[in-house]
Amino acid sequence: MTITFYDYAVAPSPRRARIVLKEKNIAHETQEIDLMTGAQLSKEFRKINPNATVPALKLEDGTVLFENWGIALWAEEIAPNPSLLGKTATEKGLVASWTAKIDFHGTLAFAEAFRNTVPQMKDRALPGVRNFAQVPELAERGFARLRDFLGDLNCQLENSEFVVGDNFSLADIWAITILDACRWIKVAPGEEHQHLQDWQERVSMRASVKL
Ligand SMILES: N[C@@H](CCC(=O)N[C@@H](CS)C(=O)NCC(=O)O)C(=O)O
Repeated sequence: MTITFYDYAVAPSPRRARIVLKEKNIAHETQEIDLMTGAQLSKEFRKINPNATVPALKLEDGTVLFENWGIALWAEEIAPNPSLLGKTATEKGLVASWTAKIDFHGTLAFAEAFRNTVPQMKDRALPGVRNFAQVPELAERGFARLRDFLGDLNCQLENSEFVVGDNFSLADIWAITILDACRWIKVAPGEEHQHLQDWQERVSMRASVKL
């Protein structure tokens, strides 16, 4: 049995797992789940991932990993090089800290802004099997939080090549996928975010990250 990666090419979350798999050169086949037609909610896909979200990764023994964090931990264990979670104890701690911070202040802020504004997400303000109505106030808060997020990330990148020191890590993957998705809602680093802009250009040239 081969490893099957359930993807949706344009969405930011499965892109994270896709970058991890590419960086680590892990062989797999890909199955596209078209979120625009609601394929994630089909009976067939919910048998694979009852959470009705992508990414999902079916391993050779049939186990399904259904969260990016889980996929990244598994990948680091089976293919340690290149390391994406940090090599030393301190690096590991910093990569986990930054990735969690980016998730909370970046991913969630983006989701608040995006899912509560676009008409296609009407009554789909949260992913998953249950429907939730859009809340305009949450979108407003999301946009405000994103502005702070860009500023924080710009400061962090003032003195380092990557989010955590000299090595490309999971924290960079989390950040670039959100930053690129932010274009959909017309949020982008401004001239006051020069370090962030330089980093975005640098990281976007990696083979695994290229769109
Ligand atoms: N916590 C999940 C989040 C996955 C997620 O929210 N994926 C979105 C695509 S970016 C999804 O599947 N959305 C389905 C929907 O909106 O119904 C992870 O990062 O692994």
